[in-house]
Amino acid sequence: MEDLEQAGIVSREKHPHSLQQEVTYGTAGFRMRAENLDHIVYRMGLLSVLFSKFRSGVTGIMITASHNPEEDNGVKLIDTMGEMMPISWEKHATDLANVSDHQLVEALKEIVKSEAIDITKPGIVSVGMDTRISSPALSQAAIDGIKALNGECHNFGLLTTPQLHYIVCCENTQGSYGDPTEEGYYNKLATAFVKLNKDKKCVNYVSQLFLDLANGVGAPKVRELLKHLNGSLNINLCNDGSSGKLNHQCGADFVKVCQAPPVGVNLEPGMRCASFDGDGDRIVYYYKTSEGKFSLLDGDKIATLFAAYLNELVKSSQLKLDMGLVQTAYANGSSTAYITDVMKVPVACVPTGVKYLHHKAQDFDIGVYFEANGHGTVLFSESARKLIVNQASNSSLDKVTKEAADRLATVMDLINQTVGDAISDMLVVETILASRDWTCQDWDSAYTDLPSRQIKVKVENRLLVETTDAERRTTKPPGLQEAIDEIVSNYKHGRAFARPSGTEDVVRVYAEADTQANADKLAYEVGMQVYKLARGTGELPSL
Ligand code: G16
Repeated sequence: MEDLEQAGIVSREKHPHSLQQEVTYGTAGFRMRAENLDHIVYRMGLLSVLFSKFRSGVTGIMITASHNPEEDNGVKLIDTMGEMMPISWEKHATDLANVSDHQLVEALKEIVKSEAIDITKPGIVSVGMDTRISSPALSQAAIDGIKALNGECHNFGLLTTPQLHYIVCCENTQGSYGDPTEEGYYNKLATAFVKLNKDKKCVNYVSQLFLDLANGVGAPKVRELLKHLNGSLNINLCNDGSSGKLNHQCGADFVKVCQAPPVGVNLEPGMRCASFDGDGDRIVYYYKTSEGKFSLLDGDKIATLFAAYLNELVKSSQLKLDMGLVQTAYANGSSTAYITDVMKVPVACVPTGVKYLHHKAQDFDIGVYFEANGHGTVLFSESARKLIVNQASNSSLDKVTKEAADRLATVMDLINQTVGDAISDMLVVETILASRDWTCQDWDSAYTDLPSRQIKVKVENRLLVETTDAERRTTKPPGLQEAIDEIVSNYKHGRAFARPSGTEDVVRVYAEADTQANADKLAYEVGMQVYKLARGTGELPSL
C-alpha cells in the first residue's frame, strides 16, 4: 500500500486536480481541451498499472483525441489482448478522474479492494501518443502515474492508436500474434500484402492511391510502411503534416460529415482517394464519378466489400464458418438492406463505440464490424483461425481449394484484429480491389446509399439526452422521441435519431431520406427539436 500513498504525494505535488467540471469516460476514453487533462492522464497511468496487475498482463495507454481539433487531447485505455478496456472498468476511470487530490489514495484502495487486486504482482503499461503539440507532456503525465505505482513503462513514443493496440496484444501473446514492435507491425502487414498482390494483372485497378493523412500521426507511419512494401502500392501522401493543421478541413471525419473532399486533394474522375483520421484508426474512401459527382465509400461500403470477399474465400476453401456483420445506428439503411437481403449475412446493431462493436463481433466465427465513419475490422474466432490455418496447410486438397485457403489465411494476417486500423484496412481494400480488378465505381455499384446528413447541436448539458434501442430512440428529454417520430413520418424513406456524443460536447443528429434535400431538411428539423427540448445554447442548428 506504500505505492498508493506515494501516488497520492506525486499527484498533489506534480499533477494536482485543477478542474471544476465533472468528467466521464466517454465513447473512447476522456477527451477535452488539452490544458485540462494533466491530472486525468496521470491518474489513468495509475489505473493502467492496477488494471495490468488485475489482468496479469501488459495494458496500454494512448494519448490522442483522434478526430477532435488540434486543441483537444485525450486518453484511451487498452486491455491485454489489444481491445478497449472493459466497460466494467470505466466506472473506476470516471471515479478516479473526479476525486480530489486528498481522496485519491482512498479511491485507489477502493479499486484494489473491489477488484481483489494482488498489488504485489507486476504492473506493466505500454504508452503511445499522436502528433499533437500537447501529447509529449501528457504522455509524461501518464508515465509519471505508471512510475508512481512502481509500474514498468514501455514507452513507444509516436504511434497510431491501432499500432499500440497491436503491440499490446503481441506483448501478451508471446509473439504468436506478431513481434511487439513498430517494425514487427510493418513486417507482418507488408509480408501479407506483398504475398497477396504479387501476381496481380489488372486492367481497371490502378495501383495509385491518393491518401489524405489529416496532418496526423498516420503520415510518418505510412511513410515507414511504404519502405516495407517494395513498391507494391503507390501512395501520394496529402495533408502529411508538413503545413496544414491537424484534422482541419481534412481527415476521415471531415470527409464523412461534409461529404466533400479534403483540402489538398484535387479530386478528378479516375482518382481513388482515401482519408485517415488524426490517430489512424479510421478510413473512408471516395472518388469522383464520370458525371463529376463526389461519391463516398464509407465504413458501410468497406464492411460489405470485406464481408463479400471473405465469404467467397471461405466457400472456395470448403470451410463452414458463420459470418456476421455489426453496425451502429449510423449505418446507411441501404447498406443494412443489402447485407440482409442480398448478401444474406446476419446484421446486428449496437451503440456507437468500438467497444460495443468489437464485443458483438466476437459472437461469430468471422465477425465483420464497421461504423459508418470508417472505424472497423474483422475478428476471427480462435476455432475459425485454426480451421483456416489447417486448411491452408492441407496438402491433400485440390489446387483451387488450397489456394483459396492460403489466401484466406494471408488476408487474416493482413487484418489488425485488435481494433479498427486505417493502415491495415487500406491494405485489405487495395488487395480486394486488385484481386477483383475493380475501380471505385465498380465497388460502389453494389448498392446506392440513401442520401444522409449529420449535424451537431450545442446544448447546455448533452447528457440530458438519453437513448435506448442501440441509440435509435431517445427516452429523455420528455417529448423528444414523439417529436422526432412525427417529423420523420413526413419523409419518404425517412429515418432520424439524436444521441449525445461521447467525444465532443454536442448532441449529434443523423437523418436519411429519399433525396439529399429531404435528408438535409429532416436533419435540420430534428436538430431544431433537440435544440428546443434539450436546452440548446448558442447558435441554432444549421446544415
Ligand atoms: C471514437 C470512437 C468511435 C466513435 C467516435 C465518435 O472515434 O472510437 O467508435 O464512432 O469516437 O463518437 P461520438 O459520436 O460518441 O463522439 P475516434 O476515431 O474519434 O477515436
